[in-house]
Amino acid sequence: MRRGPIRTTTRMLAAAVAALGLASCTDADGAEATVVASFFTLEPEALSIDTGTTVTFVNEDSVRHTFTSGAGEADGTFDLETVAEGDAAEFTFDEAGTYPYFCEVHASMTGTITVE
Ligand SMILES: [Cu+2]
Repeated sequence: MRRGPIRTTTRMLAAAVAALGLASCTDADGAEATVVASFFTLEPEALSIDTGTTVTFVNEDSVRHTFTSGAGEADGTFDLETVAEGDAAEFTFDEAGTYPYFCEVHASMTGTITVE
């Protein structure tokens, strides 16, 4: 039982560290944004978000769409698939940068996500 107080202190420290970590993280931790694929068009085609934002890609068409990072060729950052109307997939952008992406099924469907 002598270790009780020590444990409590450790736990409080951990909580404090966690709180500090969150505070010093980029502004948009936990933020959300949505891209909708509808009538073979991405809306919005160009999306700007803060780092830490989770983007949900929603398929409103009755066909399969992918949301594949890269400019015409998959670059491996993310490769999401939705197979039917109402399907959605999400990805959290933790690093700043410009992320072009496209649908592997429909080459005309291209978009860009800018993470700042
Ligand atoms: Cu598609």
